[in-house]
Amino acid sequence: MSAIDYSEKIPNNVNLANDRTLQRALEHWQPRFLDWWREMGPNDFASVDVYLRTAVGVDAQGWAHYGTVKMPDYRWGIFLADPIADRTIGFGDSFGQPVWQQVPGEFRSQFRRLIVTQGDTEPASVEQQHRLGHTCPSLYDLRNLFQINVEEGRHLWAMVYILHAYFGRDGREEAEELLARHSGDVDKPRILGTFNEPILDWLSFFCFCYFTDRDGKFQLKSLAESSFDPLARTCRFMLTEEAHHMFVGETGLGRVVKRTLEVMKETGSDDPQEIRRHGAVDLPLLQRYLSFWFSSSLDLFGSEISSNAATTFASGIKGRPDETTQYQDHVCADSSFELEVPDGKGGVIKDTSPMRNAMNEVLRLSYVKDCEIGLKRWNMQIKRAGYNFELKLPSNRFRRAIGTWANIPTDLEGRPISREEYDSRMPGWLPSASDKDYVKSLMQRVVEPGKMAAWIAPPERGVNNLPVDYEYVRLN
Ligand code: BYC
Repeated sequence: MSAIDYSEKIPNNVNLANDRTLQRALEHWQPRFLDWWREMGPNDFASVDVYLRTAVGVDAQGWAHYGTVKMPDYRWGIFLADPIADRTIGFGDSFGQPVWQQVPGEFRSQFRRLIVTQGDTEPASVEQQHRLGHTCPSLYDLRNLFQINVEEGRHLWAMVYILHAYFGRDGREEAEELLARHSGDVDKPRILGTFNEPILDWLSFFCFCYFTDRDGKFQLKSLAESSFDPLARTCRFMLTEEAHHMFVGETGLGRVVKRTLEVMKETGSDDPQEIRRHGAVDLPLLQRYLSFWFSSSLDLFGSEISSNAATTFASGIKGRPDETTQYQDHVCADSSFELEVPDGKGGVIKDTSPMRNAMNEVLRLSYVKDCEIGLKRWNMQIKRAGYNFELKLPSNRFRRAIGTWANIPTDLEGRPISREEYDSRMPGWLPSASDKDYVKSLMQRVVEPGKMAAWIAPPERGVNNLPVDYEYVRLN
């Protein structure tokens, strides 16, 4: 394991002490980051003590060190997973050649674009969740929100390190811009659509963690395959933290389903109005939230057919998740991919694309499969409770804003329909104004240790073997 020096202003395992120029550049950026955190992060909770996990090492023992911390004192550090000896390029035209320790000049702008896009999502999510702490359903959940927020901050640091260390002045300017764009800002929004959607309630937060953080998993896994080794190592380490964010989404939504089923049993009714009278989330309402966040997150994979994707794969910049173990052909120079596209007359036709151009779609399809796992679990809970209701992911074509299906009206099954039908049926497909008002009415803060809001069941276990009623956040 490489050593981490905590006496440093910026904890790191990249030997920052020996690179004074880089250290100065990052120390110059650090106060700006802290200003941003104070303004855009969970600032009303700056003085509270939170039971947080901090990475103090990159190996199995070190990456999850638990203790009580005030968030502004959290040690946002720079950690790269240990190098793999003699690692070679795993895909594309340079397959089998040694990986790069520097960015090749000809790929500089593509790398910068991807790193900036990745970096932009991290602070964006903290901004989206800025005020959620005020309506937490429990101290356990509040702690999880803050854990995610500080780790997204660290993931921003991870990308800023790469920009500063490998992209000179351009990189430093981009790092400034990462703090200047803001989620939902009309003049300077975040780059990708989903990261400009407001997250004003915890049901949206759990959906975001389930669906949008899962895009993070797939994109980070793709970048972890990169031939640019420092980027690959950075992303490998980020993935260890990312898993918790998806856990919060999956268990959060599972607990909502559990509580709803309890209320259905207590009242002997599955009527949404009756469920709402008892302060729980009716299943059709949950379905509409799932449909919203899933369809929004699908766009994060980019266009089905993309020359950018072809170039980044061919050049070894961005691979596929688990490239070595999941695929046999790592070059994909001659293979093709079949997909269904709109025929321009309200129907669907088959089309064939060179495989390299379809890499975004390859990733999206693996993502959809991964999303289905949680739904299967929740549907099993519903079935076991004796109800005939199934949560479903809408079609990949539904409500798309990017790619082949962008702005093509379809129903939830992906059948093209008229614009009029689409508009008239939409209130049944996505959260309506009254759904949102109802969810908002549920968002009452619960901060007594061990107590839960009425719309969510307690978790099965606490954090790091502590009991559920541990005081995870001391609000003083
Ligand atoms: N919204 O050829 P195209 C995470 C842009 S989440 C707005 O279709 P390409 C996290 C695209 O940028 C993971 N714009 O796609 C989760 C391009 O614009 P420019 C984030 C979009 O380039 C939760 C144009 O459309 N990481 O970590 O093949 C909490 C044409 O692009 C959208 C990454 O995304 C959209 N949805 O692929 C915290 C990895 N989609 O450049 C964190 C890095 C596309 O022509 N990014 N566009 O102005 C990438 O790999 C690629 O940029 C994309 C797009 C997959 C996003």
